[in-house]
Amino acid sequence: MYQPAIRGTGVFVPPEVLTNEELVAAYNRHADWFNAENAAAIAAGTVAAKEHSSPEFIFKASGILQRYVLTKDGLLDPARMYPRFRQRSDDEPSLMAEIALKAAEVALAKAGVAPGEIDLVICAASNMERPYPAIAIEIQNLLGAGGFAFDMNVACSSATFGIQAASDMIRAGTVRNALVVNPEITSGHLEWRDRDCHFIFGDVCTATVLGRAEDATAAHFKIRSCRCATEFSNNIRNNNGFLRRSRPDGMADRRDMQFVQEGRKVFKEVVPLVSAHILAHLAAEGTSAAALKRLWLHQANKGMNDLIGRKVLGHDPLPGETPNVLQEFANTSSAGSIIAFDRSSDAMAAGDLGLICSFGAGYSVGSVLLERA
Ligand code: CO8
Repeated sequence: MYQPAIRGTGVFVPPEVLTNEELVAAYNRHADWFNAENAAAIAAGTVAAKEHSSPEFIFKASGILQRYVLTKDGLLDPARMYPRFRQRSDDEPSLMAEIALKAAEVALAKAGVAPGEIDLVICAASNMERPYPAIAIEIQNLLGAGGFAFDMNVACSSATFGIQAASDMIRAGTVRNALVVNPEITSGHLEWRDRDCHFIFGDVCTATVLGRAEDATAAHFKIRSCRCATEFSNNIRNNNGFLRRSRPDGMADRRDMQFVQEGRKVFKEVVPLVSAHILAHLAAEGTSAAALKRLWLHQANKGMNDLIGRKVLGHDPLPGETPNVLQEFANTSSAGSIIAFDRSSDAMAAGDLGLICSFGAGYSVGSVLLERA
C-alpha cells in the first residue's frame, strides 16, 4: 500500500468575463424580444410573459457577481441565448481536451511531474463533448501520457469522485501518478433563457495531479481518505441523451434538454445531507471539525456554504475557513471546490487538515480529507 497525495493543481480561466449587469441586460433584451414575438399567445393566456431579471436578485440569492465564459458569441443574442462554437474537424483537439491540457500544464509544473510519468488520466466532468472515443484518452494522447484513461460523470461531484478513484488506485499500486481534469463548459447546456437559473453557471477547467507522497519533492497534501455517497433525486436533471432523436418530438428545443432544477428543494435537502456526510467522514477518521483549517466546499450558493460551514464547524465560518470563489467564477460544477482549494491551500502549514467537499446532481456528495505535508 502506498500513501496517495495531491501533488499539484491548476486552473484554466476562460478569456471572457460576463458580469451580472451584462448578463441581465442580455436576458432582459431576450425577455422583451420573446414577449413581442409571442404577444398574441401571451394576450390569449396560452404563453406566460417573461419578467425581467435583476443583478441585485442574483447577488443576494447566490453570491455571484460575474462568471467566465469560453465565448460570449451567441449568448448575448436575444433570439439565440446559447454559445456559438466553431465546428472542429476530427483531426483537431476537442474543446474539452484543449482546455484540459491548459489546466494540466499548470498542475504538472506545480507538481514537478512530467506528462510521460502520468499513467492514469480521468476526465471527470458534468458533460462530455462526445460519447467516444473518451475525451480522457484524447488528453492522454495529446499529453504523451502512458497507462490508461477514462471519462466519468457524477455532475458536480465529478472531481471528488475522480480523486477518490485515482487515490484508491495509487494506494493499491495500480498506478503511480494520475491526472484528474475537470473541463466544465457549463455554458453549453445552461438554459440562458430561463430567469430562474440563467445566472448560475460559468466555464472553467481544473486539473489535479496525484501521486505517491514518497515521490513528492515539493509541498503536497496527503490524502487521508475519501468518502463518496449518492442518493437519487430528480431535483437537478437534464433529459438530453443519445435516445433523443428516437423520441416522438425528436430534436425539438425542449426546456428539459438543458439543466433544470428545483433550486429551493435542492438547497433544503442538500444542506443537511452534506453536513451529516462531512461530520460522519471526520468521525470515521477519528477527528473532528475543530481540527479542520479549511473546508473547500462546492461552489453553488454562498448562503448554502455559510449554512454548511456553520453546521459542520459549529460557528459562523471565519474569513478563509470556507473559501468562496463564487463571486468571481459562479457555479463551475465539479471544478468549484478545486478552484477554492487551488486558491487557498498555499498558506497551510505542515500537519494542517483540510477537507474538499463537492455536492450536486444525483444527488451526489464526495469528500476528500487532506493533510498538508
Ligand atoms: N431576477 C429577479 N427575480 C428572480 C429571478 C431573477 N433572475 N429569478 C427568480 N426570481 C424571483 C422568483 O420569481 C421568486 O419570486 P416570488 O417570491 O415572487 O415567487 C423569487 O425571486 C425567489 O425565487 P427562488 O425561490 O427561485 O429563489 P431562491 O432564493 O431559492 O434562489 C437559487 C434561487 C439561487 C437557484 C437557489 O435556490 C440555489 O442556489 N439553490 C441551490 C442550487 C444548487 O446548489 N444547485 C446545484 C446545482 S449544480 C450541480 O449539481 C451540477 C449540475 C450539473 C451541471 C450543470 C452545468 C450547467
